Amino acid sequence: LALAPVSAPASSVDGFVREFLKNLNFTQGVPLSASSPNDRYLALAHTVRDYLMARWLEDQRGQREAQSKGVAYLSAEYLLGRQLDNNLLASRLTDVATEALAKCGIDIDDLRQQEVEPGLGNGGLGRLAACFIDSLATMSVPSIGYGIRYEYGIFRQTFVDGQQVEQPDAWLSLGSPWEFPHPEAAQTISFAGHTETYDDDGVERSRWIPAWNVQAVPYNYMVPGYHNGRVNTLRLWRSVATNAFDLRIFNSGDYEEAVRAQIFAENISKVLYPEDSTPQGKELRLQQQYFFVAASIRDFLTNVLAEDFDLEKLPERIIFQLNDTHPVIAVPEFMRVLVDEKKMDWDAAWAITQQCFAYTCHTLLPEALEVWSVDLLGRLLPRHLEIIYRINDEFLLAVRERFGDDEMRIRNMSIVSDFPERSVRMAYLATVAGAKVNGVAELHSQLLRDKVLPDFNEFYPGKFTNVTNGVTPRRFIRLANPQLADLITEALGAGWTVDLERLRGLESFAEDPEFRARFAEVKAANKRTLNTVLLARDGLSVPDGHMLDVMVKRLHEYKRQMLKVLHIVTSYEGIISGRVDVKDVTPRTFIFGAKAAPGYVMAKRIIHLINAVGSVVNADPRVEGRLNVVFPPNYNVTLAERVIPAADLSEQISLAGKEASGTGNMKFALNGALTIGTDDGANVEIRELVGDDNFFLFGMTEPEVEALWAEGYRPSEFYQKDEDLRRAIDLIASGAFSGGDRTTFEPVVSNLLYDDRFMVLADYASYIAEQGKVDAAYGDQDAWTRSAILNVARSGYFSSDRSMRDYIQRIWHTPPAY
Ligand code: 26Y
Repeated sequence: LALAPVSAPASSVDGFVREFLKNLNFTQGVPLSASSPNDRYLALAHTVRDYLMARWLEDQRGQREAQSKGVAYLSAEYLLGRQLDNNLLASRLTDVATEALAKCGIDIDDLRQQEVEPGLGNGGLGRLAACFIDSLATMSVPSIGYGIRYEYGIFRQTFVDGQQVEQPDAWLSLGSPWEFPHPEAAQTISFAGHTETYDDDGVERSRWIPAWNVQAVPYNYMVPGYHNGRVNTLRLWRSVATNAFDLRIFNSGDYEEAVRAQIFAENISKVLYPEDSTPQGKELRLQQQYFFVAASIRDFLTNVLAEDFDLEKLPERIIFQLNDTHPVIAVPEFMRVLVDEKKMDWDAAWAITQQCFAYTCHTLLPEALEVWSVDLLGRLLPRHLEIIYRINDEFLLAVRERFGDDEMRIRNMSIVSDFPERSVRMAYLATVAGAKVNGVAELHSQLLRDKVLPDFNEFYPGKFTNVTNGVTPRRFIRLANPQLADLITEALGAGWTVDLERLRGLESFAEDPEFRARFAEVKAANKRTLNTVLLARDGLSVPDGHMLDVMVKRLHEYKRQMLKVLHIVTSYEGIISGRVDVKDVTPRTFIFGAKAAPGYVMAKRIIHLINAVGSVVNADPRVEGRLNVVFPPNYNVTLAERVIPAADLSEQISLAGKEASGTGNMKFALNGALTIGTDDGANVEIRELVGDDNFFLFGMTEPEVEALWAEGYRPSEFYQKDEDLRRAIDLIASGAFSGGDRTTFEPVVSNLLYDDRFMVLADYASYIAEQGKVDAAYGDQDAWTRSAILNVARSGYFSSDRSMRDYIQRIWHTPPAY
C-alpha cells in the first residue's frame, strides 16, 4: 500500500460533499453545525488539495525520473494572490465545489472571502514570478520555484487622515492550508566566521569556518497547471533556530538568553522588505538572500540529482534563473560548493557556473541596482567575498586582454567598485556569470544593452537578449473577468485560455453591433461588481455612468502619480473658476491604488495629496458629482482582480525610459481598457499591437528626455509658460486641499518646481491635451467599445505562456514538456 500511488477522490458532487465534510470533521475537528466560516474555508481548501495530491506526487516522481533539464526560478518575491479559486479553476472543480457546498447550505463565495492572500512580494517583479510559475505548470515545463516563506508579507496599508499607516500582514494567523512544511528535510545554512587554507593531499584548498548557522525548513506549495493534470512545486524556505533551546542556559534559569538565539534565527524569514527600488544595504536583507539561495542550491544538488551524478553534466540538467539581483549571491555560493566542497578545479567549476545561471534585470534606475559593501560581505560571507574577488580578477584580466589597459574602462566594468565605498555590484556579477542577460520589454532590453551595460554588451556579444513580460490569462481573465471569459469562449471556443493569440479572432466581432453591446454590458456589470466590493470593503462607491480612469501600481515618483493629480486638479480648477461649464465635463471616477515604501517620504506625501484632493473634489457641490476620486487602501492582487476588469482607461504614464516593462498595462489591455500612456516599457509594444487608433499616446520619447536633460531642464519655465499648469500648482500651493494650510504640500510643490527629476511638468501639456482626446472618444460609446474589443483581440501576445516560450527558446533550452 505504501508504494501504491494515491488516487484522487471522486469528482462527483456527492464525492466532493463527502470529502468536504470529512475534512471539516477530521482536519478542523468540528461538525458542520458548529463550524465557523474560517473552518469551512480551511476544510474546502484541504478538500481541493486532496484532489490535486495524486497528480502532485506523480509529477514530483516524474520530474525526478525523467532526468531532463529543468528550470529553477530563484526569486525573493512571489506575489501569489488568493489560491482557492485558482486551484479550483486549474483542477476543473469550480462547478462541482459550488454545487457540493450549496448542498451543505454554504455559499462558496462567502468562503472565497475568507482567504487572506499571501502577499510575499512588493509589486511587478513578485507578481511576474507568480505568473511565470503558473505558465510553467500549464505548459508542463520541468521547473521549480524557490523563494522565502515570509511570516509577514507586504504591509497592510491603512489611511489615517489621508496618510499612509502600515500594519503588519499576519497572513498565516488563521491557518495556511496550502502549504506543506517539511521540518525533517531542513538544511543547515551557515554565516560569518573566517576562511583558511589547508593542504588536501598536496593541493592547497580553501575552506570556510562559519560562526553560526540556522535551519532552512522547506514549505512546499502546489502549483497546478490549467486543465493539464500537472502540479508543479513552489518551495519557500523558513528559517528556524538550530537548537531551539540551549539547555544549559535554560537550566541556569536564563530563559531570555535561551530564546534569544531562536528569535535571532527566525528573524531571517520574518518579514518581506517593503522597499521596491532603493536597496538599503541592510545586513538582514543579505542574510535573507543568501539563506534562500544556499538552501535552494543544496536542495537541488542533494534532492533532485542522483547521488553519483557527474557534476560536469550540470548544465544539461539545470538552469537557475535569477529574478533581478536579489538571488545573485547564488553565483559565488555555487562556486564555493563546487570548488570547496566537491573539490572541483576552479576553471571547470567556473565554466559550469557560467552555463547554469541566467539573469533578468527589471530596472533602469541606477539607484535600484543592488550593491553590497565589501565590509558587510566580508563579515557575513567571507569565503564568498574571496570567490567574488577571484571572479573579478580573472574577468578584468580578460577585459585587459581584449581592450588593452584602458583603465577607465576597467574601472567602469569592475565587479568591485571603489566609490563611494568599496562594494560589489551585483548586477555586474550576474552579467559576468550569466549565460544570458535579459531585459523585460523591447525598449528596456535595448536601453540595458546600450545605456546601462554597453561595455559588457561589447565584451559579450550575444549575451544580451529580451524577453517581454507577460501575465497569466487564467488569473487575470478567467478568474478576474468570468463574464468576459464566457463571452470570448462563446465567440471563439474554449482553447484561448492556453493559446492567447487566438484572441485575434475577436477582431471581426468588433464590427458586430450585437457583440459590442454584449461586451459593453460585461464592462458595465464589472463596474457594478466593483461598486459592491468597494462599498463593502471601504465604504466607497463608483457612481453609475462614470468613465473609470484607473492608476494602480506602487507609488513612485518615476511612475508619476503626480501627473494624474495635476490632471484632476486642472479639471477641478476649471469648474470652480467658472471657465469650464460643469455640464461639459465628462463624468469620471479616478481610482488609485498604491502603497509607498514606509521610508519613502515623498511618495507618502503624494498619497496624502491624492487623498486630500479627493476629499475636497468629492465634497464640492460645484462639481455636481462629475469628478470623483476613489483611493481604496491596501491595493493588492485580490483588489486588482476586481478593479482591472471594471476599468475604461488605464494610466501608464511613467517618464519614458524609466518603467522597465509594466505588467498592469497588459492586464488592462486584456480586459478591454484603453491605455493612455507614454512611449515606455511594454507600452511601446502594446501600442504597436493594438494600433495607434486604439491607444492614447502622449509625452516625450526617451531620446527627447535625454535631449532635454542635456540642454538643461528647468521645470519652473514650464510653470511660467503654461497657464493651466500654473493654476493647478497654485491651487495646491494655496492650501485649497489642506484646509488653507500652505505648508502641508509645500515640499511636493517645490519638488515639482525646482527639481522634478521625472519631468512631470515637461509632459503636463501633452498629457492634458491627450486627456481631452480621451473625453472626446468616450463620447462615442460604441466606437470606444470597438476600440476596447480590439485591445483584447490584439493583446494575446502578453500571455506569460508566450514569455515562457521565449525564455525556453532564447535562454533555457529546456525541453518544452515532460
Ligand atoms: C533591492 C530591493 C530594494 C528591491 C526589491 C524589489 C528592488 C526592486 C524590487 C522590485 C522591482 C520591481 O517590481 N520591478 C518591476 O518589475 C516588473 C516585472 O518585470 C516590471 O514590469 C516593472 O517595470 C518593474 O518596475
